[in-house]
Amino acid sequence: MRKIIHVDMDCFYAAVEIKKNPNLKGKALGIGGPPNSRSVLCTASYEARKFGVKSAMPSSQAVRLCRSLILIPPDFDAYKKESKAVREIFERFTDQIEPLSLDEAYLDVTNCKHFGGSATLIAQEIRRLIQTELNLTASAGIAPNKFLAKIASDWKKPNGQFVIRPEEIEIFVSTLPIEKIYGVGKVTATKMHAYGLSTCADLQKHSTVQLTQWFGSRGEDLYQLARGIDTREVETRWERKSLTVEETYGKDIQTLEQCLTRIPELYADWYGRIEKGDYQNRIKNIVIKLKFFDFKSTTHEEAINHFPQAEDFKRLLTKAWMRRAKPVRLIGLGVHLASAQPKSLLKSQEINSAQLQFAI
Ligand code: TTP
Ligand code: MG
Repeated sequence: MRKIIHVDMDCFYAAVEIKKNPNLKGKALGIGGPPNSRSVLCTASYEARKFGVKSAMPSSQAVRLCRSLILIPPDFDAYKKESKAVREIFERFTDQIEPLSLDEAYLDVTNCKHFGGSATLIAQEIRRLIQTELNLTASAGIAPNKFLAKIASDWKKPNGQFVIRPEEIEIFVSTLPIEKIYGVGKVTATKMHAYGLSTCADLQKHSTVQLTQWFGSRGEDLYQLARGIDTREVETRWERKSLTVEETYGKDIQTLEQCLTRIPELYADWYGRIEKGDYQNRIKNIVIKLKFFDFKSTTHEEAINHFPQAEDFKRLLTKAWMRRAKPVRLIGLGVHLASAQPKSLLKSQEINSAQLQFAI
């Protein structure tokens, strides 16, 4: 049985801004561009959230909801610096760390000897160190796998932690809404509701064969996740190379025009993820994938030197569709990403490790 901790900073960007300027404490804050721009909020303080202000909301809408909202432009250098300091605290406990974004990470503490190996106490200590050394707060989830640990970290937010013990998994997942399963976005959730699936207990009533019929290659995963089973490892050297979203449609889409009308929804889904992951500056190529009625698929990829807009994907889709001009059952869109590690850095790391080996 593994011991996984998911740590998620509270109101991260807003908390860092308050740390920079303590006068902002207790105020309704939004991190984002001005309301007369087309900017959306990165996040909002809890005071602002009481007014319904939240991440990804246009600044213009946010100020309408909360007249006293103070808008602050994001300062990514400051967030990166704090994120690095948080990571240094994690490293005192384990080297099995998988960062998901600047503000969250999975830690595998199965073999960690601190506190007699108690993941609960390790999480508590990590949070205490983040608070005393960095003047920021974090929440943590502790569970036997990544899926459950991530859900658990949300349970006692802010500044809290929640443990799911192996014997509690069954009860915990039974009432869990399907929206909490990773990878279940709005589109899949709507589909699930149409099949009468609202909770993991509902999913549990169906076989893998049935789930595969409904949800394609995700069927097997969904069968496991509905039972709280997730075998994914904490990936310490993981680096995202692409970010794509796709949708299989219940009925084949007959014409190019109809395919094009599906782009805005897919684009919105993709946009949310690219922003959350802070990948904007690594976009190299844009990609469209089409699967036709007869399951034959085609992809079209192009280099891009600006942030992709829905129009770019529409242009690509048109090219890909023209190849066959047949009904479509799946549309995917996304991007390929450049490495986050500058080449020069990789090189110097290689030299260092070579020197180290020589020294040993
Ligand atoms: P979250 O952990 O989702 O949010 P949060 O840390 O602000 O608040 P919570 O206490 O609920 O965890 O995201 C972390 C940071 O990522 C957030 O501070 C800003 C950024 N972010 C965006 O830029 N865009 C988004 O749509 C989201 C959700 C987050
Ligand atoms: Mg957070």
